[in-house]
Amino acid sequence: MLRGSAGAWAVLGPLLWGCGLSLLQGGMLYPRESRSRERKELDGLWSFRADFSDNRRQGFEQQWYRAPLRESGPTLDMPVPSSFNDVGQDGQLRSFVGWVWYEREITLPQRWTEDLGTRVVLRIGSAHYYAIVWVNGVHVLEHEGGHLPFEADISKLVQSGPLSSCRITIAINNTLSPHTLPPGTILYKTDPSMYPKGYFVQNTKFDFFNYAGLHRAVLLYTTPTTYIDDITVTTDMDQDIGLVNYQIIVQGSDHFQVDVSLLDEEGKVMAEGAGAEGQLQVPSAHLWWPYLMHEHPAYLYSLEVKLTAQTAVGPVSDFYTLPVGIRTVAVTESQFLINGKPFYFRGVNKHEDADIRGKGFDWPLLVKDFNLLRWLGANAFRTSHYPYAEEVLQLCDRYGIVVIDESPGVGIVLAESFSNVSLQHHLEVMEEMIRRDKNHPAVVMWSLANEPASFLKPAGYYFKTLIAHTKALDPSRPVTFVTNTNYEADLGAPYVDVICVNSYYSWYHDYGHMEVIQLQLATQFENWYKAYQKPMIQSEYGADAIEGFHEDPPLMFSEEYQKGLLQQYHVVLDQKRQEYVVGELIWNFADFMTNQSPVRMIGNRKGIFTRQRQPKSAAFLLRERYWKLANETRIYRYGRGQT
Ligand code: GCB
Repeated sequence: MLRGSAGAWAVLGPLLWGCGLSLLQGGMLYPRESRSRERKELDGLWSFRADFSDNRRQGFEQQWYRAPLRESGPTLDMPVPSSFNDVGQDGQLRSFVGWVWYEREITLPQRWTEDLGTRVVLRIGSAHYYAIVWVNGVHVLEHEGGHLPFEADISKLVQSGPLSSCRITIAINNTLSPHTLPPGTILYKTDPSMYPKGYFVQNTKFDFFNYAGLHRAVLLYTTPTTYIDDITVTTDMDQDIGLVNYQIIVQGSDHFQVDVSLLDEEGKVMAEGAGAEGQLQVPSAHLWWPYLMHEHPAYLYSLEVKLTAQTAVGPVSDFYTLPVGIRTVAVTESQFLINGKPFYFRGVNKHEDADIRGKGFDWPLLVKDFNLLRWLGANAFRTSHYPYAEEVLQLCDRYGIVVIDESPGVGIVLAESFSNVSLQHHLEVMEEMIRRDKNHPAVVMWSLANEPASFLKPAGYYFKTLIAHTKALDPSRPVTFVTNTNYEADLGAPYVDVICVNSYYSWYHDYGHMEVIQLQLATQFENWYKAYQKPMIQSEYGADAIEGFHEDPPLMFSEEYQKGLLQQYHVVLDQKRQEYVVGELIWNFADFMTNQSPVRMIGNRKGIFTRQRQPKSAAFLLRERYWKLANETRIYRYGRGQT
């Protein structure tokens, strides 16, 4: 959420729920180069300091943003993008809670600082959790929320004098409160016989390490001063004609012309249009199909948008190209349909998590993960438990990996976290998330939360409101949240389109008794379906396994136990997928870091791959299963050698 809009929200928010309007200012198009746009990435080493002062406010009291950071004390070299936690040798920094300061000095191209027809934008892909940004010591923006981008037009600051350099300072606070997403609490330990004065810890109700820092790209990009601010595309089919509805928002001038062309993968123009809003028709359209469902999955057209405007400084043009996949999504009582065909989610839950870099974006890791997903024959994943980097979704679009896009609503279990303050923030987060991700064909469903205490009384109103607002913002996609509440007690379930249930039979209870899984799982599905008649997804199931631990007969934590547990689930999934179960997502794709605890052995080990992405036995089991399922649901035959 960009600070500044909060007041308006409080007054107008309730009036706008349900009418599809967003109060966010401006679009959040992914910064792409074009004939009219340049980008300059600020990846690399930044100066860094954690504020270890007792109240963590020394940086503000001494105004560290006013002069280069090195002038107010010692600094560390900090890579961006990366979490700051695991790159150093300092245990205190690893578990630091409070403000950290990042700074980078850069030289700008002369044209950017002199051409008043150029708009220079500073964009931060993700700063966990609360961020304040200064440019050359001037406060430019604040943002709450660690997983979505935010940006500011800094043209005036960089074009105001002879300066060609620019100093960017970003203060980031990773403290979580009952009203943040995800929520957390600070616990002060006041017994002087046990803790030093002022001692506190951050408590969270989610099962992953609260990595922090600048996790994704920080970059500068340019547009003309009259520019394409946002594009919204929805698609449909009429017989074999693909329908591409578009809406384009322009900023900077009221006198402009917009032209659009839709190009196929060979670069041939398939349809053209004029005006900021319209519909393009593509005869014999190539549909966007999920991986392994079609011989040419993930077909992407390119929507080329050209803006021309008359401005005080003369005629201006802006160009932006958006990949577009033509596909439809629908839900019946027992099916999830993509392009009118039943779709079965065979996939994984992931985390943005790796050695050393924590949640920092990393191309080699990303490409490896997509290679593993395709090796598995998976066709889907859930962005558990927060929105992932935009580049992740771009690869999903390109490879046909279907996404359940989840908000950071994980660990909403305190009554306070269902208050109106929390709800309002959650509504805003959904706006930011939909604004960013709405045009990805791979995204087929929004997930609002993971395992909230949806049995608490305020949960009914909370989810009713949140789901209505999400649907109003995007009527084209189904909405869910992931539950582990009993079917009779869940107050949010009446409002979702698909029931997503997590269960850990013979892991968190009935330990070691895999023989009860089939009965318990069948009961789970039958109860839910009887109550709601909605399609269901087994959105989590799994067991920890330490790679290289072998026990036969299987014992918990061995590779054999993990495999055996999955096999028991698969027996029931195979029965129920003939009826109304539309998907299975293993917990988890890879091992990941958590808080230290006696029940976590250097993190959560439920990955079917290790944290270094090496397969455990369960990975081979799933691979066999997913390819078999793929062969059953493929709607066109593959050529030789493609499977
Ligand atoms: C869950 C949570 C997930 C945990 C997992 C586990 O239900 O959704 O975040 O990591 O269980 O392994 O306990």
